[in-house]
Amino acid sequence: MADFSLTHPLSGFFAPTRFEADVHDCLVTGKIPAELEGAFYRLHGDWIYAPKQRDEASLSADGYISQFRFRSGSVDYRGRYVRTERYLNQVAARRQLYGYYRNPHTDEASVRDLENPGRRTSANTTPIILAGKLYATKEEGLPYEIDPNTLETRGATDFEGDWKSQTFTAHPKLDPATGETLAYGYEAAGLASDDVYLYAFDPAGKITWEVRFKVPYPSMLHDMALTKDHVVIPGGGTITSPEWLAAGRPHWAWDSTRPSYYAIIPRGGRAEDIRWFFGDQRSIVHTANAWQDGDTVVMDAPVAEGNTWPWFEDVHGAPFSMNPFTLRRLTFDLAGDSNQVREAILFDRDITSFTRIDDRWATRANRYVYVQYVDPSQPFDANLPDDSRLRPVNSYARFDVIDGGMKSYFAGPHHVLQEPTFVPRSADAAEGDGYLLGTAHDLVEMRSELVIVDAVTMSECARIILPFRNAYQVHGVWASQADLPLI
Ligand code: V55
Ligand code: FE
Repeated sequence: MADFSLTHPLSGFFAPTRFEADVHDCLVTGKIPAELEGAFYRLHGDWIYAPKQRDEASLSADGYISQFRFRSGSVDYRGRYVRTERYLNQVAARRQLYGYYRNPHTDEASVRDLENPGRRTSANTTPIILAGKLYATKEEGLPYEIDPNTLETRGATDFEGDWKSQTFTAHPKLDPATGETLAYGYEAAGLASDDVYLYAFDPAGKITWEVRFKVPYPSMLHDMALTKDHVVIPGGGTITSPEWLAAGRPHWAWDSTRPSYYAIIPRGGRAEDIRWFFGDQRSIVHTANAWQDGDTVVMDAPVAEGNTWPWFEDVHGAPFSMNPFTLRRLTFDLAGDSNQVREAILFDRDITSFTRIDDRWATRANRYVYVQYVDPSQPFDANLPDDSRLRPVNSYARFDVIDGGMKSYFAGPHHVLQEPTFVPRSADAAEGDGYLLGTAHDLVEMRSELVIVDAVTMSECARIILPFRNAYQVHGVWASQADLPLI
């Protein structure tokens, strides 16, 4: 097995922070654009107690939500742990009680629940906004509702009993044309089950459609994409089973002989109407966007040709080595006889699995894709162990998928960037006319900074300086007064 101590250090910049904070009127360099009125929320993984196993996935760390509240050119910060059942149990016991990533067999008996593994969710992946409410989500359990102003945890929800899956994706999608939100849960009927339940929510947050279906084999279904008429869910490569879990390992293993698979589900349709497509071994974590082009469904996403998860061991014994992601275009021909996906590389440059667009362009052909990536030509002068898995993600890029152009922003010689979130300059601004917001961790000053980048020129507007480290952020979301009742 690999030495995981470097990907998951309990010392150094990404050590647990274990405190909550309010910062009034943060220090700012540059000038905050006047259009930014609202709140930027981020969800982090921050171990309240160190994991029991040294090779545990950092994906299990306890959920912590932070808010940068923008008012008239100044910013206040707030950060709170999500009061999950998992967090509260650990705080009461004053120690770690939980075992491996998404494997309740490895939990202490006092908290072990094999029938409803969603109870052990750390709610650490995406802050989402659904019908005027804020939730902390993770694909292993139900979402926790969060007060958008105080960041207090209001509790886990099953949407008044209408949500029947034990789990809820970290990546629901809002259709900007209709105001509908599509969301699914996988392993919906229990640990290692092959069941997916997919739902539509109307703009008021009421569930209006459910379809249940089974996948070719249980696999991580982390993200989805939406077209006007379809939901696209990619999967494959990662595998699990009741026997594998009972043996006491992290939830997933990697099987290089398994095909990638893709469900093309007609919105509002029945399980029989789903079209399945297949391809070679792939790792797809996030999607950029999807749309329809005649009888073809098109989806852009970062795609890797093998395992990208250091913690998920290869069932055939291959040692882990990171397979790079490149931005690719996948096409699914609904009119033809073939069930094979077609794939083309859009940008032949290593990126991370994180990718965002101007979300107002979801479901239709977009021009710009935003990524975080490693630019090896830029200087780096922080003292990190010489390990390729720790190459600093130092840059954002704006890819133009129409003319092939690329514009970059470099955050600094000792900075690690987290996912960029696009915020339009105004509700009716052109595609890409706005700002990118994202955290830069300064490894020398040992503090986290929120960078605001002009998304047209890819130059820096401002930086909001926190006087401390933030734990590793997963995803972020921008909210204006129209999205959440901000006070
Ligand atoms: C991801 C993150 C997760 C997880 C599964 O980035 C996939 C992908 C932070 O938790 O549980
Ligand atoms: Fe994600």
